[in-house]
Amino acid sequence: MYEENNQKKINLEAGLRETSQELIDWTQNKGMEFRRLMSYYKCAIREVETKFQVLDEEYSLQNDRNPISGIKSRLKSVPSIIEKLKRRELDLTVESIEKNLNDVAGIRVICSFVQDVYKLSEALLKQDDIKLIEKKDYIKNPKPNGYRSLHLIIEVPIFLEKEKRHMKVEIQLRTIAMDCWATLEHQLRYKKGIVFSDDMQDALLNCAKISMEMDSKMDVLREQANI
Ligand code: 0O2
Repeated sequence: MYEENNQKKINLEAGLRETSQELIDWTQNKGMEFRRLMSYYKCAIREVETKFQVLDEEYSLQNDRNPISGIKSRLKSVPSIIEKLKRRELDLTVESIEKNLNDVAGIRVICSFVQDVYKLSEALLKQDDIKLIEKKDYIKNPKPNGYRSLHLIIEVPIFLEKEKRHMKVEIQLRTIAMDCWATLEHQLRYKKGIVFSDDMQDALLNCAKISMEMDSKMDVLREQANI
């Protein structure tokens, strides 16, 4: 296993070196165009964050509790953008980023209960300026490793001085328990190129089951408490 990990590390380092040079060349040629696109994605993130904050405010008035425990947003880093375009053998252009990548703008909404995940996603998708591009329900159908979340790719308009642009945003909705598992699993394994033994994978899956059980029990308690 050590040798395999070592080889992966060497490949990763070579890949990063290659990407860095490409990055320098590319940002020198396309700097302004790229920065403009990234600022549009930043505006789209703000629009969607505000929509969730408004929903949270409204539900907290109705039910005397907040369905959202936290919102985290990120713009995909330049090396990740380049790596993804290269991996998919797509053009390394600003147009290609906007056309082909759905997750340059990412928002993660951490909810209290499973029911809140679906309630918030429904309320968002009902809004007439939001267009649903893709929905992946990893809560109803968890990934084989145990990963759970509701993923939405949406388009939201941003209003600029002279035009309206529709920007894609990836939204991940999950409970506190799902987020706890995913955050720790990400630190342990995701994209680090580490090979996990079967026992380690089983242990991770077992933790995912515990987090699923916690969500189910908490949802029963929520119903009993009538909130
Ligand atoms: P990061 O570092 O979080 O941004 P693609 O998005 O095209 O690469 P796919 O399969 O279409 O891949 O997307 P999918 O399944 O909707 O998952 C995309 C994002 O979900 C990932 O983004 C992660 O944030 C999260 N995710 C998916 N699977 C797992 C998992 O097994 N564990 C954890 N912890 N997170 C997961 P990125 O860009 O890959 O990573």
